[in-house]
Amino acid sequence: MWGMTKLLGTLMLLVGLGAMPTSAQSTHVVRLIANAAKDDYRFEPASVAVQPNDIVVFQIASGGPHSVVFESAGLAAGVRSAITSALPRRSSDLSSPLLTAEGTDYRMVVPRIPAGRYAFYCLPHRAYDMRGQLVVR
Ligand SMILES: [Cu+2]
Repeated sequence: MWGMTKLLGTLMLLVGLGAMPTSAQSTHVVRLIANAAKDDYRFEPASVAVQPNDIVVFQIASGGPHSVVFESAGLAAGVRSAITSALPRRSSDLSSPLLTAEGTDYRMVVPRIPAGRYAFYCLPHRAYDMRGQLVVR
């Protein structure tokens, strides 16, 4: 009898999983560009619409080192730690390491955070207003 209960439980779990909304994981490429001669410092595109579990690839296109640092203002503690955990080899809370070599890809998986706009900037080029945002849907 207990075995039957367990089987039913497993079946219900599987049915439950099947009923969850499935959205394909998308990959978004953001190029990090710096060209001092042209006074050009930017994330391209500067605004990226994403869903949790999507992959964002920050690609060092030119003029490194760059970094990706999320703005902490207004972030709840849980959101702050979720973003921090999503940043591989982070140098500190909310911050990627310095990304130096051209052609380097820095990948993050968008964590499960509330819909909204999450601003980030490049620390080495902060004075040049190199910034962007994730728009989580
Ligand atoms: Cu930069």
